[in-house]
Amino acid sequence: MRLIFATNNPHKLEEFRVAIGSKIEIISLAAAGIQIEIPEPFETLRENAQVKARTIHKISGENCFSEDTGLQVDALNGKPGVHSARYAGEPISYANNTKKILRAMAQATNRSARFMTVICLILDGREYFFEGRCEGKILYTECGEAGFGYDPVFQPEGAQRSFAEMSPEEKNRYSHRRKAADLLINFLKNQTDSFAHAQN
Ligand code: ITT
Repeated sequence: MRLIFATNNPHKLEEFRVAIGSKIEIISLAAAGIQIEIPEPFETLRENAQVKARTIHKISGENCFSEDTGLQVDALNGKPGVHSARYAGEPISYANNTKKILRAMAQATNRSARFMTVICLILDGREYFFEGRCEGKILYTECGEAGFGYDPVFQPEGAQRSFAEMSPEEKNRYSHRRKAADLLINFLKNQTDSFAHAQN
């Protein structure tokens, strides 16, 4: 099966490919010949994921999926949440976002936070949603160089180091994105199994 991944974020693409392996062929927007800044105008991850998938489906006519992710920090009343990409404003800067979180959290004793991912799949014209969540905490300083976004300041529950100190495989053991990807894969597997049954 072939699916276009409606994202301009190469890190997400890599993490999905690690999570999904060769079970599904994931086509990047570049490989699909699509160059577009996809809008994310809404106040929920679900609506933003939906508009990204719809935009690419409209252009390509192909099966595709998107995802929207947010970091919810309890001491910041759930911020930056759906605004995670532009938390420190434009132009988007992972470094500035991370610094802003550390500043905002300087006095906070409650460090609990979570990443939430919503995937929107468009398969044969129908829409399906899958969610993944990763509980953890915001560290006091940046640790590690790997990954992207808030990875240097986020330590998942059950781990002793930040996402940015992990390989993609190790991050995927804990990650919101992998959990949502698992649900997507299971769903697709059930679809193809029932398709195979219908053919027999
Ligand atoms: P697309 O919309 O093109 O998929 P994006 O980077 O804009 O890519 P989001 O709107 O989902 O994606 O961005 C949410 C932001 O949250 C992202 O820019 C990162 O700063 C952060 N983020 C998302 N997933 C993350 C992860 O696994 N680790 C650390 N930070 C992450």
